[in-house]
Amino acid sequence: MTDSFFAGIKPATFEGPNSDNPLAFRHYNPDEIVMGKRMEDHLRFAVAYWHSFAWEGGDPFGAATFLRPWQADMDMAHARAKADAAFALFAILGQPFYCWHDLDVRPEGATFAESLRNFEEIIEYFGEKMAAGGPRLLWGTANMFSHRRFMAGASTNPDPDVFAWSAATVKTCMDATHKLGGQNYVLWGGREGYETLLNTDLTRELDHMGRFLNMVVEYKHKIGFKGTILVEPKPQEPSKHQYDFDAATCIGFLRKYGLEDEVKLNIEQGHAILAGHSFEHELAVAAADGMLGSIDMNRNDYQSGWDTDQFPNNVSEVALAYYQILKTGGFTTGGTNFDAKLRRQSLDAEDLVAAHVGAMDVCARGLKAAVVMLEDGGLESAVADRYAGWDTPEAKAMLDSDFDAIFDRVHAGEIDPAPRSGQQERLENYVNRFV
Ligand code: XUL
Ligand code: CO
Repeated sequence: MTDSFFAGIKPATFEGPNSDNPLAFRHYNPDEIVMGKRMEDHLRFAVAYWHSFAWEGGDPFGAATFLRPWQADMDMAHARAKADAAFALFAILGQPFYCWHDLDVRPEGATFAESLRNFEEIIEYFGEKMAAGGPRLLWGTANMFSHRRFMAGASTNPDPDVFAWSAATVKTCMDATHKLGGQNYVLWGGREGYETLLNTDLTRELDHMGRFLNMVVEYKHKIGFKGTILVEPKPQEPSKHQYDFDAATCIGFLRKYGLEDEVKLNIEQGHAILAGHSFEHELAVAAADGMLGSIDMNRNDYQSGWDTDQFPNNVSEVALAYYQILKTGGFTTGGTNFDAKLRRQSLDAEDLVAAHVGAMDVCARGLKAAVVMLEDGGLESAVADRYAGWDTPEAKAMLDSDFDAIFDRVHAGEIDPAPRSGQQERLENYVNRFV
């Protein structure tokens, strides 16, 4: 059914910056050593099953445009054909990881048990393909936002039956992730939020979500899953207000429910933009609390205000993101998942390959620029210099003193602040030397 979809497309290889082959890497060279590590092991790329194989190219004004052969029906034969197509793309790209939601990979059954049978069959099939040289699983997750049962949320649903369904669903997705040796398990709170406070008990919903996430962690330990549990912040869309608004909100939530040592964050570029932040801001906030786990790499349209999930195409933005990641020592279980989709007019198999190849190259360029900036040390020394006043014994002692002691020094005329330039333009120029 899909054998011919990628026919004639050869595996993408590194051909160097002067190559004019549109399906070759010009910057991503998996074996190249940067900062003591293979580039592939720094970036840890993953392809997202949902955008590349499940999404049909519809938008709010028009139906499917892609009409992929495996999208002609929703049965197990087509689910297997979808898997064949996915692993064919993986073989072309050679990326080390992939990610899925349960709903991306299996047809929905008439009952929970039937959906689970479908899911387990496909997971078995994935296992065979992974053992035969396919990529590893970066993370699995549950789609608890598409089916109408989840229209008022999953763990935050006012109906306890939906909470139960969600718990049972996440259990099966964690089991499958564990079985495939997944490196992480992700929870993005699709509709964990609300449309209007007129019908919403916000306090109760947050408590339910906190208890649910504790159950996830309890289950992780029960089954011996060694991967990292990740929560993915997003401020709105599909809900008007989402509880996991941004990194800072999630960190507060994790602390409130005693999960700060158990759960980290999966930071997505487009979600950062939707929250009114930059990607590097969100990464820095997560890193400041030791909670930077993994990233969803994409790009939002800066004019539309929607979560457009485009493939990354801006080296300077990506460089600043990897700069934050490298400063924390790089990924451990995390990686760079392309939570990105084609535009709905990009119909061809080549479009899907080129989108990933180009994105991998943009990330490789960003990573290399970040490495050179770190090794050069210009930003770090500028920051160290800016805070150098705090290295004096008087400044350090001040933090252990109190208002009265500080007042006495200021009042006696010992202290007289002298404003200094923040040098932002000079530092922006400095960054532009590397990207
Ligand atoms: C939605 C989104 C999801 C999560 C996984 O905006 O980013 O694809 O990454 O559920
Ligand atoms: Co995402």
